[in-house]
Amino acid sequence: MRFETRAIRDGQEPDELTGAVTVPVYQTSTFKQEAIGKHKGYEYSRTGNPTRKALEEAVASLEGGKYGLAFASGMAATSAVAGLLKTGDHIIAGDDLYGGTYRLFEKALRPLGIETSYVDLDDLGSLASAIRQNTGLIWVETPTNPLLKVVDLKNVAHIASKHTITLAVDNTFASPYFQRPLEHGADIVVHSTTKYLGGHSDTIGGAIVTSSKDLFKTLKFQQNAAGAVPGPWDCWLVLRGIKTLAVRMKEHQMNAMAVAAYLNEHPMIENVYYPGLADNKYNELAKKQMDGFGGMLSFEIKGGFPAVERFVSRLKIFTLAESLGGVESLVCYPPKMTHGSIPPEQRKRLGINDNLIRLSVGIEHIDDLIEDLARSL
Ligand code: P1T
Repeated sequence: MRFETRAIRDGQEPDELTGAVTVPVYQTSTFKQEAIGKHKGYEYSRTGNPTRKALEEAVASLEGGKYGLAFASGMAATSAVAGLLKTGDHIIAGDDLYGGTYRLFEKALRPLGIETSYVDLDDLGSLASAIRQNTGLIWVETPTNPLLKVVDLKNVAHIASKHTITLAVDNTFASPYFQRPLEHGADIVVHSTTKYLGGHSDTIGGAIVTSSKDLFKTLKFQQNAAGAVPGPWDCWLVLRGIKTLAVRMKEHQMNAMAVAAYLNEHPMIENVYYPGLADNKYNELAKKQMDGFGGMLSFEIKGGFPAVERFVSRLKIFTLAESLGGVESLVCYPPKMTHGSIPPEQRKRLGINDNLIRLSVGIEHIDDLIEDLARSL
């Protein structure tokens, strides 16, 4: 079956008991046992819940993986992957990544003796030379948050497998509609389902997909042992979002492409970061690795921080808020919002400048979006 059909069917067959066409919300903490140890596959909802199972199967199918696991947030999913490591292990991460992931690596893992090196993944030589005896994980976002850099997954996977290092890819920005990292050699895919998979800015969630039985067993153990599971309602909301992922992503991309082209020509704008633009340095790679460019873009406005403040205060349709991937357009100021936990000197080194603005382009009418930007600029 094709993507659009799997998004609606996989994991979501009509309920066997009642015929309900939509997966029921199994709002229960526990399940009756007929006799000690004799049950219908469920004992306790932290360990397993039918609504969560439906979501786990659906996400696994969309990513082309064998196993899916759902979590209470994207960060809970990332923490579960970090749980594969032990004190003394080393992580290599792409240098442009969500501020919360950086915070987890630096403020939670480093004190436990798990060190992370950040490398510019444009330069695969620097990845190879960062590898140590104790490197246990390579962590990649692509496209990256907030600079929309695209990482060559095939080449990174080649290096990772040569050194038997697990490669985890955060696929939140692209969604499986536009990119499936397992096809390019990743071992693990991570999502903040809060974003495009949920799609309506109404729930927080995360997911992991892998085709490795060993990784799945360890991650499943981690999910149950640490217990950062989503409730059935939240699983249901993400499942509902997933049904329309394909139609939404097409609209997000169409609108983002038009907004990027508009901003690219605007005299108030210095740089537009969107891999869909023909003059973007990642355009060729994105076309090879992805089926589309997504709905996220960033740009730099002339006039520094005062211009940023003026611009965001004038917007009427783009809402100033963290997060992304919902149907509504959002604007974010990474240096003080999503990437505030990255030290200023490091932000500067990475190119997260004081005039950087990030847009999550929604699926409103494109003319309204362009008018909002035009008026505010
Ligand atoms: O917020 P949560 O569901 O825990 O997901 C964390 C996360 C993981 N990975 C990426 C690439 C992300 O962008 C995020 C969350 N990001 C935002 C809230 C944001 O506005 O960028």
